[in-house]
Order: sequence, then C-alpha cells, then structure tokens
Amino acid sequence: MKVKVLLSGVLVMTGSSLLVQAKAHAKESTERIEIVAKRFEYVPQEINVKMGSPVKISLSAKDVDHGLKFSDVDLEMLVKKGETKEVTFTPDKVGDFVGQCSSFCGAGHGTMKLTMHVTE
Ligand SMILES: [Cu+2]
Repeated sequence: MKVKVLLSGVLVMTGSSLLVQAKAHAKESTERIEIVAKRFEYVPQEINVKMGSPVKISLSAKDVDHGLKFSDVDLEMLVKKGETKEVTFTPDKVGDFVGQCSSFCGAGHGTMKLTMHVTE
C-alpha cells in the first residue's frame, strides 16, 4: 500500500515537471519583434505577423515619449523616453492595419505610422 502511494506521487511529479518544460519551451519560441520609435518614425515601418501566433512586441522610445495604437486591432502601448516595453499580442484577424503614435511628440507626430501585415 505504501509503495503504491509513493509510486503515484512520483508519477504526478513527473507529469507536472513535463508540463512546466513544455510551457517554458512555448515561451522561448514566441517570436519577438523589436520596434524603435523616434521622431517621427518607427523602425521598422512595417511588420509581418501570423494570425493566431503570439508575438512579443518590444517598443523602445529613443528621444521623447512615444506610443503605438491601432484603431482596428486591440494593441496599444505607451513608452517613456529612453524606456522599452514589451507586450505579447496574438493577431486575431487577417489584414493590413495601421498603427499611429498615441503620445504627442512634435510637429511630425501625425505622420508617425507603422503598418502591421497579418497573414494566415
Ligand atoms: Cu508621436
């Protein structure tokens, strides 16, 4: 009886550590896209992502505070001068979406755009 209990304990432990490993692996394989925001452009100006695949979006603000907001996609970021922020985002529809700077940064603020292409 005691042996049985011990054995099932080992099985449970092995099962959960396998699960943890699988999760860690999934995290590592998430694609990361780095975007630099500066007056008055994003580098790169276009990104390509796949519908249903999570991506880590990293946004850095070089010179002043900047933002990135999409009106048709649930993604908005605000970054302070000199800082970097990361969000994990999963595109849920196919198309080309235009994101704009959402933190006023000067004369060219209105022209600061980034296009996200979402494919199947
Ligand atoms: Cu701006």
